[in-house]
Amino acid sequence: MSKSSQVLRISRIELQSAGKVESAQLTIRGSPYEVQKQQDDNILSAKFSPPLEVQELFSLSLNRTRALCIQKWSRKKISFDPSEVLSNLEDHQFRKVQGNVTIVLDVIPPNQPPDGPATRCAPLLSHSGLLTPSTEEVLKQCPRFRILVMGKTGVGKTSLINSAFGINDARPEHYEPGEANIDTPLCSKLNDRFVLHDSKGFEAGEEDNLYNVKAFIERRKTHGDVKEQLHAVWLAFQVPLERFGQRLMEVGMEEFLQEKSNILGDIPTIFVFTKYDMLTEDIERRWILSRRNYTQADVDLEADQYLQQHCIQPIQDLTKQSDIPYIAVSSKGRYARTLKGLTELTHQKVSESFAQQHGTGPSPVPTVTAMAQRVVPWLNIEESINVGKRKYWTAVFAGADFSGNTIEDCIGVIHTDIVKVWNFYDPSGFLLCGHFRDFMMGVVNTLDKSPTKEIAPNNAELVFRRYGIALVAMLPIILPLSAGAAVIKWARATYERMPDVQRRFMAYITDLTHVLDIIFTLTASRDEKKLTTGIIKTAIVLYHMSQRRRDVHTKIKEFPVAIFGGRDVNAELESIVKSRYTTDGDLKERVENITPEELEGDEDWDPSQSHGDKLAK
Ligand SMILES: Nc1nc2c(ncn2[C@@H]2O[C@H](COP(=O)(O)OP(=O)(O)O)[C@@H](O)[C@H]2O)c(=O)[nH]1
Ligand SMILES: [Mg+2]
Repeated sequence: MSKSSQVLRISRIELQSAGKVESAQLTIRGSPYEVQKQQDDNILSAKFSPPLEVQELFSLSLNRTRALCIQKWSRKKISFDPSEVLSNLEDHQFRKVQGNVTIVLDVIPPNQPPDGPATRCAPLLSHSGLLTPSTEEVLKQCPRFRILVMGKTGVGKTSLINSAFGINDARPEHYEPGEANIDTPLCSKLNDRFVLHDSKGFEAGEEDNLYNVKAFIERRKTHGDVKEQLHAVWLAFQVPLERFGQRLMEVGMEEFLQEKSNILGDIPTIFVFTKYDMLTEDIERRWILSRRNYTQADVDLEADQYLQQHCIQPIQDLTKQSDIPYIAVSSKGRYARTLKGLTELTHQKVSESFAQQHGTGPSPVPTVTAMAQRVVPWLNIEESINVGKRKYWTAVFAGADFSGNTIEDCIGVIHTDIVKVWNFYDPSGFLLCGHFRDFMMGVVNTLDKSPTKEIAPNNAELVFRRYGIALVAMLPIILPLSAGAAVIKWARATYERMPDVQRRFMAYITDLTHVLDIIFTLTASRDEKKLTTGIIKTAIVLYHMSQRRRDVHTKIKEFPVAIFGGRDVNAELESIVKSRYTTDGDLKERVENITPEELEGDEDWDPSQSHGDKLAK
């Protein structure tokens, strides 16, 4: 059957980061279908049940508002070819990036009954090949981590948010729509997973704001839908320097705190004392002037006592609560650990508050909290393990009855789940594309090889030096792009060689997690968070060449056959995934020393296009 004769069946359309797009219209054979804005998130979507069936070109019109133009509205029409859509599906989705809008079509695969039970009840492993990633269910329940940040203008709220959620270059135009106000949810194009409510507190002349804030929190608190609730609150106060006559808070905030337990109830709330660097510097300045000898530990202790007396005690008195979660932070680079502390504390409090939900299993909120933050890779690892354990790990290791193709499908959804939990800014979808999956499969397949036969890292380095070849160009040389065939090969080795198949699942999950962890480090310190193939290839090459990869593979190969199919296998996998790439000192150093120049160039995945030719000569 040729592709063009196939019918494309669309069950849903979504426009992400829709920003200034006000509305959209899908036109199929002259019939219009409206794509509507969803409540308060900047997402437009429409569901089609039964699905829309298309065989010929169809189009989507975007209606935008253009604030700075004389003509307020602009209309843009984008055409789609059903056969192009069908041949570029990833996990039953087709993505197209158009300027700053990503269009996602959910497609029912051609071999699937249009509205069969498989699409509705999402079976664990279906023989028809349709598996649903667990993250899809999580995100359906709660697509964004919703946080309220309160504090006077200038205390450093925006700086904190930018660093915690990896939107370092966020300028006002990244926010939609415009003015900050507690009722206006703010989203960033650079991070789909969080939504911010920003409230400036209760400055003079804004006393009636207390009423608005209370009403807002009450509405969110009593909302029945978990995605509309507030998942965390940061109450931000700049550490007051007493000798400059600074005050911790204004009168309105005092009133708010007196009623805190009534107003906020069980919403995880963290007291954040900002600009901690100014406090420690002030202490040091005084001590230098008085010629006192001191260590860093003395400064920390003094600062702690100061915080206790001038920040924590007054808040305990106002709230009548002795156990308040708090942290002192600074947005300055050398205090990065404080930002990590805030992120971990937030995740911990959210996890305590949102553990189980009635009837539907674990709450999606801790997972989406980990996805949203871009500071603590450890949280992504932990939550990807939790997501894995929801369904697929158990299925794979319990020796579920899956035949041939579903092993591929299963690896496919595990890949999607892990990538989604890491939530990189990847508008081109590189991490979900077939090339990346193939390269990862290439890494996993070295499980078979004897380590001595591979290119030793030292040789590889000689190669770079002699030919002046960038690390990114190494990838096609060391790993075949045709690894897809290898998946099928080992997927065929079903039941009787079960431990082998399970070992490969273990290696896939571990290798992918390590590569993503390296990508995290490569992007964390950069302002430009957008993933490029250069960054991804460098991470694969570094990991592939490393002793860490050899050790992981050796460990997996040495697991006794007896653990497979048993209960210990999940625990073993968890422990191996949790031990980070940074345990390999050499690899850690290499990753940290990569320069921005080394990540550039060679934007093609295809080996024949790359410098590989040069090496061959
Ligand atoms: N010293 C110091 N200055 C900061 C810190 N965080 C933010 N600032 C500065 O404080 C000012 C206000 O920051 P901003 O994040 O816009 O505060 P917001 O009004 O609460 O959103 C800016 O000039 C920041 O550069 C910090 O941790 N230490
Ligand atoms: Mg601000």
